Amino acid sequence: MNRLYYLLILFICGLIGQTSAQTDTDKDGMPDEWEMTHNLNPFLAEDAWLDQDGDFVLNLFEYFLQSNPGDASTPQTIQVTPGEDLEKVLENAPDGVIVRIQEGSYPVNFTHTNSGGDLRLMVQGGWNQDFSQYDPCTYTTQLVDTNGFEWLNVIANDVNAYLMVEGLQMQHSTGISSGLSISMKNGQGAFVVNNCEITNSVFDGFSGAIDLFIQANATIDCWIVNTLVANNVATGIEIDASDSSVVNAHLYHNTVFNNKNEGSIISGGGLDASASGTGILDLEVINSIFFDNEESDVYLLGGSGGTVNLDISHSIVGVTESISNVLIMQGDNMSVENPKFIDAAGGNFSLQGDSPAVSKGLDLGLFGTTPDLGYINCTTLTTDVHVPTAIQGKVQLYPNPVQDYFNLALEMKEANPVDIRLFNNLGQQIKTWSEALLPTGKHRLAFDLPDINSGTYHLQIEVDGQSLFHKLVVH
Ligand SMILES: [Ca+2]
Ligand SMILES: [Ca+2]
Ligand SMILES: [Ca+2]
Repeated sequence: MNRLYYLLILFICGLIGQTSAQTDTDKDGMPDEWEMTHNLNPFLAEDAWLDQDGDFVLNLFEYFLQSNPGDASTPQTIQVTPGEDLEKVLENAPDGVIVRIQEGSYPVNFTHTNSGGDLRLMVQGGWNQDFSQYDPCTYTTQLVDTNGFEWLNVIANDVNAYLMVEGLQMQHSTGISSGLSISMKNGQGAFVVNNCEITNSVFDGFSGAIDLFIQANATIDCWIVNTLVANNVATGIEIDASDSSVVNAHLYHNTVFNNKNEGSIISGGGLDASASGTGILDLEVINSIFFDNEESDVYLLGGSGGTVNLDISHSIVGVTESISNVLIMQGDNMSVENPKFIDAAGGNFSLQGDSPAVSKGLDLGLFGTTPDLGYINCTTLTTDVHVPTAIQGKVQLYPNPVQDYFNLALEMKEANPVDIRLFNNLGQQIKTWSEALLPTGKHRLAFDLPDINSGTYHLQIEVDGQSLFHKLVVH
């Protein structure tokens, strides 16, 4: 639909009073009016996960920060390097800022309370030493807890709060109460966790490694995307909606594995979702893996006037428990089979070639047309995990680093169509090339690169449903 037509609809809706400033037709979290103002598409949800101005802040995050998604000089950026006090930086961060963290290890135990009014904050790890490259796979930003409470915690009472967390790894902590959490009363907000890992940690009490506690007329949108929560003593993801609150939670491409109970922690080791007191929790789960958690992988609890609605498809869930006033809409491609990681205990969550999670995903515009389920980690993107059987030997990519073109040299064992896709480090598909039918024998193929920023990219070469990945450095 073109923009003129859309404007006409907006105009007609305006005339009959059917639209509001907050109408969000494609339900991507960005209201129609804001999308139109900034040349985004109010009928396409995928554009929330694109970065229109190439500043490594996705469009959805620009909306929550109230910055301009078409202007790379916004939002305002604060850069943090090792040795700096990250806690202090977060405490003093002005509204609408992105805090970028260079690779390294940072002790932090940060709680924001509502004393300063509304909060709009994004925290982004994974930057190199001169902040010229963003690549959480190569440049690891690790949070270490200091005195046993939590890593990043927002408490918002009677104010609005928008917290986005991206590219952070949290490991080997003991006895903290929660990892990434938001607690809200009487406000509106959003909570987004993207491309993070919480592993091998111990959490006490009733909190989750990722935790939402929403009460008293609060309304919040939540996205947990491409995140690994594994091998913890904790509930993996905990979401509570109570007292007339409304929570819309979207869980895409997460792996939540082997989170164990200890002592009296309530059941629901993987995902624990509950609603009470007329609270409504709408949960959408796509392309995710919940497996081998204790006592169950997904635990849903409605009742006391609360409702939990789960819409789940294209996922692996081992054990589901649901109690009282829970509605489950189960779509396609659901499995209870073991996802077959290469070495989950050793921290390698890449999939074995015969894993039931390979290529079973729905195209969300994030990781290609037939993505694997679960956390798409760096190992999967940079290692030849699934070598296409139709290809003889190795695929050579040259030159690498590249400037404006690259070559692929490969030998086909049997004639097949070949699809080649270019992804950036956020997992967004930049470009696709297709060879209708590549005959048996040796080939050298040349490809022109689109006009893209320098940095690290990933090339997917797919033959007959099987893929290999090459890292591509663009200068
Ligand atoms: Ca929208
Ligand atoms: Ca949109
Ligand atoms: Ca941007």
